[in-house]
Amino acid sequence: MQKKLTSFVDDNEIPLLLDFLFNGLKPSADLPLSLHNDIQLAFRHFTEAHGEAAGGPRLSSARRYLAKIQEILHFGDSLVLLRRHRRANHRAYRLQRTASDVEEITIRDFLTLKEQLFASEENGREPIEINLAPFYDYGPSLRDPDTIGNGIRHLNRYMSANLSQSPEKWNLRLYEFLKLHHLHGTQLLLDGATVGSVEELENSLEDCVDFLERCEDPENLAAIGRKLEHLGFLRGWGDSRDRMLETFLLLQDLLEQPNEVTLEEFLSRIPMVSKVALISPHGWFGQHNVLGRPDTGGQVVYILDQAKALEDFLREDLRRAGLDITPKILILTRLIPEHEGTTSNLRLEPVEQTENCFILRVPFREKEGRVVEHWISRFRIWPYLDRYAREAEQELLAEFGGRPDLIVGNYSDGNLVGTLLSKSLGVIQCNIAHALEKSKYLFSDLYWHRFEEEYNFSIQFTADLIAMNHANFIISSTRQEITGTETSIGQYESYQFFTMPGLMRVTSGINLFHPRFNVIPPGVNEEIFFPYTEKSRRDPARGAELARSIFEDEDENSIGRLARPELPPIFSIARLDRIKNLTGLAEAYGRNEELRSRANLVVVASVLNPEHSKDAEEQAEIARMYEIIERHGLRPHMRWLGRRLAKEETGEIYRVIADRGGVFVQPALFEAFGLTILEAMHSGLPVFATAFGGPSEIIVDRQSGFLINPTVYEEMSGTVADFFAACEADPDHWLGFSERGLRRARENFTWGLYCRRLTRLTKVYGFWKYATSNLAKARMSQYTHLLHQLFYGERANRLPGGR
Ligand code: UDP
Ligand code: LCN
Repeated sequence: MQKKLTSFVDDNEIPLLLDFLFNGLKPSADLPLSLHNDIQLAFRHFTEAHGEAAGGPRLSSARRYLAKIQEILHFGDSLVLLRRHRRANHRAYRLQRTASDVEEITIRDFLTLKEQLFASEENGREPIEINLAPFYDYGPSLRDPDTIGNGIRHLNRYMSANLSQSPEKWNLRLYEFLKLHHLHGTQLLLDGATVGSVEELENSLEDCVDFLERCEDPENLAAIGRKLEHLGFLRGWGDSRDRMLETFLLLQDLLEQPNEVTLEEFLSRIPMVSKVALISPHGWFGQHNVLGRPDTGGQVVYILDQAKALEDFLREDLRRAGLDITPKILILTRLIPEHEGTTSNLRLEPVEQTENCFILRVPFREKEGRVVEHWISRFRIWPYLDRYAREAEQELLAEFGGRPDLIVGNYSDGNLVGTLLSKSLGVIQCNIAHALEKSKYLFSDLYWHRFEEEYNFSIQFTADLIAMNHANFIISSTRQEITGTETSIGQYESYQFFTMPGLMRVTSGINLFHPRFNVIPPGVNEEIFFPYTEKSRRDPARGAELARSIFEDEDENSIGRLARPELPPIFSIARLDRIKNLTGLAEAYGRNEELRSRANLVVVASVLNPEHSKDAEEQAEIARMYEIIERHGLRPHMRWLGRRLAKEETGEIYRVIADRGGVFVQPALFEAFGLTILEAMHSGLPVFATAFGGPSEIIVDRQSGFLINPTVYEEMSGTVADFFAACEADPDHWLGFSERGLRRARENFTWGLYCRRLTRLTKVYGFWKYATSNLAKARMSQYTHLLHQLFYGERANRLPGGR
């Protein structure tokens, strides 16, 4: 379809826009493609050269137009532009040098042209084409991209509209759902033998409400129970007369005048969840001595805290339903016989501070059955997962004494195993990505063959496609994880369409408008991360020990001896991955003399001896850190602790830094969420965090912390230096940021809030799963099965451990 350029850009700006696009924007010879940032930068130079600021031609509509161009493919006399006109919405156009019309082309054509541009000997084959769009021609779909991330609301609306428009059909489903409801093998809620139809349910409900309202002995729950049973209502409606009455009234409302609020409220009271499986196969999963190892970071912290908080929440949820059931949570991971001082070789490990949560470990096996002894990088575990899922299923069934009520996958491997378990057991599946690799590495799809040897992205991205299209619901920690920001693409959004030339062309990989996406940010363990001001809860000995190791003697685990320990510390803690950019922070600090005179730098990361690291990327970062320290003469200004801190020490270290008027800096080049930022905020430590990724939804810039650009060193260090200067001028400046950060963390980021929402999602999506079994979903399942067998399995089996 032809479109006039004037429908995007003012008439008088078109000649200059064309001049910019065809002459000003110069791709490099081996990369005939410009990305959003390149385009913006080049346009800035172009307008400067044309003297826009000095009264030359104004190019405001061209600037607006270009701000939405995500990619440009250069074909000499023609260009192909990918325009992201809103979040999650892209259109592609072809533009000729001589024409002032643009031709809209399909996304499929866009991908095909891109493949032509990047054709090479390695990827000359025709790729297989993946298109999942037809499977989404059913059910509810969001329209407004700004509502993506609150799928539950849309789903409630959709289902309550159905209840009100087709009451015969939907009331029957609700009735059957209640009638079939079991937990731990016990029939709950409704006795189908006594209440045989929707009409009978309505009649019994009336009698029941009448009885409860007039009940003279509301404390006598045994007598109430007998009467309710006589009316056909079994256990599970509430733990008191009032609670039961509320629940029955909600059901009455729902049958008579349904709306989204009543539906969610009613479903949230149904005791549906008591056994939960949290799946995280790869890596070292344990409670001590695992953080900071390759592949093992925030995900482990997240899952352990989630399990603890969920147990508390479910216990209370079941109690309020009137049931005496102890919830059980199993964290399924890999058993690694060569455990290197961790507990990774134990089959079953109780989770500390819980009653009934365990880590269940199942080994990977070689094809002939031998257990794999050693740790394997998360990029190489793919050939083991099918068998692992089958064996883990048996172990889960045995430990739970039946099926779980919810399966939660974590990261690509956990989500794939979660999918296999959910398919096999018919249990509702939730996915949590933590961080998708695809957008972490520039051109991980286009240049997939360059990454393949080390990362095997072709397998991982297929696993992601399978799992994200099968999940009943997906939790993300931020909204931008799904749909990005105005200027950057979301992690899930990057799966909408992409090409891996010569391998696969994905024209529709995920439907972001499906209501499965929900944003629920995590919290922190508030037993460990609490404000520095709560002195009575702190362990003085631990604090003194940490202070000594930072501000006093140098030992074999640390580098640097602070010449002026009285200065406030700038603190950071992370694995020494390149993307965490701790070396960038050291470089920025080293270059800024003023900052060095105002504050010290304290970094907790990795090990000091590169030979003690197994990870090539980490070794390179260690070497770089030394180089920066020596080049800038940082030893008197910086302390680098090269060891992992135990959780309790991590909690206290933020407070020790806060005691001294310090700050926390998280300088990652990209961070999916960033638990350390939240930990610092909960401790009352002012935070500076990367503007790239999730932190921009944790922090309100210059209010509850600062967002920094970690790639512009002067800007990053300047923001921190300005802060310390402001603190010197106004002693309350530090306190203001400390208090506002703490308030924001407590009001928005807690596990209590998280568990309430996760449990509601499970119930609402659980009902939906039950109420809408349809053909399209079954076909989707068959299609992803094919993908799994023919594509994923085929490629995975070529890796060590495969066929
Ligand atoms: N952590 C720790 N000790 C260390 C290093 C890290 O306890 O020596 C913890 C840190 O407190 C945080 C987690 O590891 O809870 C890192 O999570 P984050 O989300 O910040 O990053 P990830 O490692 O997942 O990329
Ligand atoms: C993985 C990451 O990269 C972090 O940004 C998250 O905070 C962590 O997982 C927990 O979800």
